[in-house]
Amino acid sequence: METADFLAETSRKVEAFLEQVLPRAGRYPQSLTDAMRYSALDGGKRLRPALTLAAAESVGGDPERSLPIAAAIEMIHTYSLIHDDLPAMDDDTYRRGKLTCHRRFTEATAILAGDALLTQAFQVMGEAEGIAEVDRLAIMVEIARACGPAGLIGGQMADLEAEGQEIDLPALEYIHTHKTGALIQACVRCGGIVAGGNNRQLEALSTYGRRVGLGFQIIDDILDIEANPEETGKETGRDHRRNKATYPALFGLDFSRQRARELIEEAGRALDDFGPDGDRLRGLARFVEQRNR
Ligand code: GRG
Repeated sequence: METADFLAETSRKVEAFLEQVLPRAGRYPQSLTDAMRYSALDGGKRLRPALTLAAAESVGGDPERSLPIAAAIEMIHTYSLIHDDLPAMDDDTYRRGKLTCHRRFTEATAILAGDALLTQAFQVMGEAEGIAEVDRLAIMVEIARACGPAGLIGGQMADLEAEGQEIDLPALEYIHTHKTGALIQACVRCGGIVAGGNNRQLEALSTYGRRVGLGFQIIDDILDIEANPEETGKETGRDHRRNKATYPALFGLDFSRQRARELIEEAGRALDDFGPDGDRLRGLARFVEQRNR
């Protein structure tokens, strides 16, 4: 199956799963329900769930068993986007081709919808069927670490503080690897854990995830300059307007593209021992490099 078809199929599965676990439309308090459903359903590339399913496959497991974890990660990713778009953060108007959550509802509703998606995601992981208790615990710790002060939140704080500042490469890579890379790395590790991957396989998945995570954010920085907003579903030029530290701002577009290409090649090499079972992850790494949205 082509990577584009795999992403489309993953989207359908995640959508159906989220329909089951999210509060039903119309449920009280309706603004919260509406905002959670508005942001989580019908949107995004669903790359992180695809990475989770593909990682399970890469160590010889049944990807279907990792679907609850994949969907929970997408809930967390959605929360991070809702909060990232808030006026106190990036203050964005469009996301996934529609108004951001706080523009469509209210700021307070958007904050609570993000909080609700984050907390419910841990419930979904804790209740995931067909995954041993010890693995569910390991996964929840893995995800909590990736999203906490040593991961996504730490990276976001550093990113906000770097606005308008001159920063060096280590500081930029701290931001990228924490704000974006940590969750991407956790996606593949968790897929590997669900499928019973051994330590060596989990190490290889970590390396793959680190490389793809950094490559993903460099491409995101490039797309913020070059992409068509109709394809990305969000405005371009936001980084420049906010004087953000990015790869292209520090090193130019050509170097940034080259660096992303190297990272994706390194990600592929990390899977050398996986044989054909790693093909799906290899395809997703190429998608990350070549994406236009
Ligand atoms: C707790 C108040 C509070 C705020 C937290 C968590 C957070 C703020 C920010 C997260 C950082 C963030 C949004 C990083 C950007 C990562 C990124 C490039 C996201 C876009 O991912 P895509 O392109 O999006 O996969 P789709 O829409 O396709 O899912």
